[in-house]
Amino acid sequence: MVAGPMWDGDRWAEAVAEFCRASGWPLLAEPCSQLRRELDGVVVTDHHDLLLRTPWADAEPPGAVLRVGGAPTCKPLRLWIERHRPAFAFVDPASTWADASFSVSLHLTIGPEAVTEAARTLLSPESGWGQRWADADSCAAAAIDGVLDAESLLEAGVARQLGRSLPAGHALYVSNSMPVRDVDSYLRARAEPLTVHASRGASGIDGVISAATGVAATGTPTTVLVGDLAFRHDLGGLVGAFDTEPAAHGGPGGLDLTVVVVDNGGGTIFSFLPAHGVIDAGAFDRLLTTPPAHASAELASGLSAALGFVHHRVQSSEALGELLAQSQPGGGLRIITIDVDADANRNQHRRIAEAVEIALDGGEPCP
Ligand SMILES: Cc1ncc(C[n+]2csc(CCOP(=O)(O)OP(=O)(O)O)c2C)c(N)n1
Repeated sequence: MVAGPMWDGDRWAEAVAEFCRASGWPLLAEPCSQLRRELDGVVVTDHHDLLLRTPWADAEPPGAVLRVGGAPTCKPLRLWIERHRPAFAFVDPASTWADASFSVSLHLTIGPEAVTEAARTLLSPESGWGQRWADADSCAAAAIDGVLDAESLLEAGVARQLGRSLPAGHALYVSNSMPVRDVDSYLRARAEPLTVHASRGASGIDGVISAATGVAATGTPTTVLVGDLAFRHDLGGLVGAFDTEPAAHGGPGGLDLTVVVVDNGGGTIFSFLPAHGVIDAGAFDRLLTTPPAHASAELASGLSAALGFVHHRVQSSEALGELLAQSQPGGGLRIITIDVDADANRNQHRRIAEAVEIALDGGEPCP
């Protein structure tokens, strides 16, 4: 069972859970589906993005897929489905036909009630497959923690910490491009409610702070995770958040908006592309990475001094966790900047993927 981005994912939670319980299928839900959460009796995978990069996944091919929500962010998931071509039903009541790789074999314009009815009348549980996914997912989690707990704070650790520390009822807005991917790879299902938003579709890095301000203006304490370029792109949005009338937006205490900036020196998403390391490094940086001349922390501290909001520069998971947990209704605008070395970060992503593959291969004992 696959759940892609859905702002109204809550509406589908019961039907999806019932379907998974009746079938024994695992739920591969990205955080923006609102279904990466603890659901009674359901195997909700946290780390399918990493599991699906390993040979283990091709030894456990899907026989059938049911998808709700938009096109999944997870590229290994799309490639796995394309490789195995399972029977693939897409529940798409708004007829979006969001299936760029033409993998869907059955298009269903039905709502959650029909999914629940199908679960009750058509299914009998498969034995074993869901449990093997649950075991593999715990194995991946242990391998990931083994790397992250031993090393300094980089992007994967930030994504994991957001899931651990944001208070119940919070909203998280994730920017393109690495933030939404890191959150998909490392934020774990939790019991406390967390709404996760992203600007998918055209996947713009523009207007992200403004969009998150819109969420916060509904009265929901909100944290937005942005890269350094997306941060620069919407500094005007920051002033907009600062300017927002307390009485008019966000309830009597005003907005509660935390902007977490991961500063990895430009658009490092591009350094994960095959062209990185092949074309001249100087040209690559000039044309693609476009590293800014000033650190985000410099910008943030200048703006906070000028406008009077709070800026923290953090370097550890513990410090980040404490700040995230302190978010309060009416807490105002604050910025947290985290400096990340892009090479160390790329290296860590590679080592995490290797650690997961080794763990699944039986090289390391799983918990
Ligand atoms: C408005 C807009 N301009 C350009 C792009 C192309 N683009 C995609 S990701 C990216 C880099 C983003 O850099 P940053 O915000 O620092 O995040 P990171 O790559 O480090 O995750 C760019 C320029 C885009 N998606 N949207």
